[in-house]
Amino acid sequence: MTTLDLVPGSSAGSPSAAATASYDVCVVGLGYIGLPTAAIVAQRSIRVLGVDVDPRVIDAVSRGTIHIEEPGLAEQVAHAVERKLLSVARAPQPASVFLIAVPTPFKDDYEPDLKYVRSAALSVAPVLKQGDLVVLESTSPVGATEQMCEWLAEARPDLDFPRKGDTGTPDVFVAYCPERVLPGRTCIELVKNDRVIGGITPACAHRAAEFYRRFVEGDCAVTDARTAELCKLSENSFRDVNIAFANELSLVAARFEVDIWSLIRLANRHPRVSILEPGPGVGGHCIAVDPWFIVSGAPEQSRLIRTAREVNDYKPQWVLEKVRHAIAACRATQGDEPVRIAVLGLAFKPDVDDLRESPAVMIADALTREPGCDVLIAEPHIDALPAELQAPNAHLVEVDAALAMADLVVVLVKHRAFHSVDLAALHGKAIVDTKGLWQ
Ligand code: SAJ
Repeated sequence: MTTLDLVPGSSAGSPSAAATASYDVCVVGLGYIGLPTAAIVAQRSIRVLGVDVDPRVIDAVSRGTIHIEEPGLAEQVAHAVERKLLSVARAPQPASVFLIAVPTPFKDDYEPDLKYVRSAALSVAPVLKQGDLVVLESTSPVGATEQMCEWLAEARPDLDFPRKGDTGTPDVFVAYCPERVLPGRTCIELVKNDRVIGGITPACAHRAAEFYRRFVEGDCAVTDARTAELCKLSENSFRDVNIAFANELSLVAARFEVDIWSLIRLANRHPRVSILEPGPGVGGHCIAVDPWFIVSGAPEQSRLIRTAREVNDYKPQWVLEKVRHAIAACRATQGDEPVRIAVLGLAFKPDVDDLRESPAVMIADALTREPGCDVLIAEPHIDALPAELQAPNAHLVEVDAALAMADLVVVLVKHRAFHSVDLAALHGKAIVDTKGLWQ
């Protein structure tokens, strides 16, 4: 089978409905990529089953609601569930296409950990049949798709799986197609961006491209699985190296007592220079993680990529040192009174609610452990502080209240909501601005 056979709609939402139905597409992992993908595919009148092991996710999506913040996603999911094109369940069911979008963290030694890919593959294996397509979307080390294919083949010896170099048609097609969307623009970029699609064999790549062309408006470029895997890692490493340059430059500029923001503005007037923004460090589950997949696989060859990671990982420590100096200066003038620190932003980047690997969380947490400090955290995208910020001296407050009370203001995220604060509120306060918010 080389095209999707559309199955007429049936009752959506309840796991029991999912248990008896058959689907066009089964998306395993309903996180920041899997859920938007499931909803957008469903909007093309393709019947989708979303699978997740977390009952809270199943509960939210089955009611047509979402558990994450992403512009446009709530409407997409509500609409898809209402049209009975998106159902959810805790285990995969028969479908024509399986998309695996589960996390790929690294272990303590920076070795990639494929345990979630393995368990997703093993959950899909029992329902596979001839003609199906399995696509890995999770960011993965080079060789992961071949490894996933081996796990599938071991679990289903009755089916013929592709091997690199094969020219025939396997029973099950296996490919790699990394997501490339920017959080905050996911629903747009999932449709508009070009996709790189790597098959274990050319037949697999073409079968996968045929599927993606049903909902992607960008180009679907085909290649082999290893090239697609390294392509994804290269994209994020490229960005990490460039951010590391900006972060290193901010240290250099401070050393020379030069303002980093006007320096970058001036340097970027050169037609071939485009320096990115320094900040408190690099966060998120992608750029701070993926370069290690290259470094762990090719340590001798990736010295620049490793150094960039180290430069970016060091930046929160440098920011903390600056804040500690500012705390000491406040203390010198106000004696034993607690120093009230307004922390602006916790998310890993502007205008999202995602706190994963956020350097801002790390810095705020360290500040709660500074003696004699109250930490007033303004993060408009969350309703409660995360588990790691439950210290009695940490408080989630509105930005205006934080600024009104603070002795010291620490800017960690350039949320749009912070642009409009009344600058008069900053008068007389010490400021450590890692993002050039009011420049
Ligand atoms: N950052 C800076 N300075 C900058 C730009 C970003 O300090 O000039 C920081 C951000 O604050 C954040 C981190 O870098 O902490 C990463 O943010 P980002 O916006 O650069 O990237 P992500 O992690 O949101 O998304 C990236 C994207 N990759 C590239 O741009 C090459 C996205 O397209 C990928 O799909 C995503 O990783 C992913 O899932 O891999």
